[in-house]
Amino acid sequence: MKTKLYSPNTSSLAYPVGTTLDRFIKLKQEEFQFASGELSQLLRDIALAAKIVNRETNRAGLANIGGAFGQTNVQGEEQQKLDVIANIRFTRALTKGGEVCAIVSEEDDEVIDLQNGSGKYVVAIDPLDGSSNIDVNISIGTIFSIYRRVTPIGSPIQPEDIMQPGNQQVAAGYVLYGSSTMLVYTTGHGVNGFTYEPSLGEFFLSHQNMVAPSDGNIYSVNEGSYYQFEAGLQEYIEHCKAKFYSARYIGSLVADFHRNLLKGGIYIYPATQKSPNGKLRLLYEANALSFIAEQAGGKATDGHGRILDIQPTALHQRTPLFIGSKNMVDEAGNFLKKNATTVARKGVLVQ
Ligand code: FDP
Repeated sequence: MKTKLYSPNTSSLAYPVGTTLDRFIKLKQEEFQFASGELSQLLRDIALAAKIVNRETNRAGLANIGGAFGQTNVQGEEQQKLDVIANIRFTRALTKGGEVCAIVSEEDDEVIDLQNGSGKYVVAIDPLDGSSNIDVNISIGTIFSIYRRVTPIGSPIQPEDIMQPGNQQVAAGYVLYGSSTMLVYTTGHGVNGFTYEPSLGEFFLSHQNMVAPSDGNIYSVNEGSYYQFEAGLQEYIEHCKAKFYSARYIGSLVADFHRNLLKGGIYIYPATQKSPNGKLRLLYEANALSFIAEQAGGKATDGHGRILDIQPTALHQRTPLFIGSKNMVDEAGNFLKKNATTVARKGVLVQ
């Protein structure tokens, strides 16, 4: 029998489609600290749920799934129908996969104990972030953190399995439902981004080894709350303006973070007089994005210390968040240090 060696065909008639998320996860499996394949499967489960949520999000305007669900979540925020749908989709995928023993979700008051005797992993998830943007067709996201449980597999879930600082994450990521849908994740070996190809129903590697520029000229903060900010932050914002930086704030954390990760910039959700601990949640928002920021060479603090070193004390704990390009986060921190006061410098709401 005559044979010939395979050489890749580079004909323009059939361009290669690239590396799928599944194949990439498989190729990278040996990099995981615990290379048993379960974490790989868990990432695939999340990707599957993300595809379903992407489908629901895309047809939200047609399928009567926009708008409020009629209930509030544990934060007292009105739940949107898509929040609830996304929560069901991700919880179901994580339950069926069998790798997870417990889930912390923005949409559930308590930890969901999956009573899965063989589950090694705990997942903290914000199934649909930026939900006030759903009805106006603006980018929204999913944010997830993955931890290994610390108590023996098969034993009842304990608080220490759940309340782990962000520096114990084994993987984290986000999905951005934007002008295209992307899944970005890290397992502690750099950050990689995948873009969804709807006609093939697959995520393809599009952003390999993402690196956050160490400087930038975008600042993202809700300046409507300016008079509630502490003096140091007000001065930092004045500094950004004096340097002619661009203000960009969509009000969808994932979208604002993603833009700044690619282009260079800082996202700030600070302590305000109304919310002295900020608004964002440590376990399923700040930790995941901080892990990704650091893995891409960026930085994340609460204005003072590293987010990933905060020991959680409550499930739905909030934290101020300063995240993005390293030098910008450092500079903002220096402004806060110089003006160490919680009193707003000017405005109507001084204490
Ligand atoms: P949302 O309440 O719409 O879910 O996570 C909370 C969040 O959005 C972030 O995505 C967003 O950056 C922020 O809140 C917006 O809050 P403000 O409206 O207070 O700026």
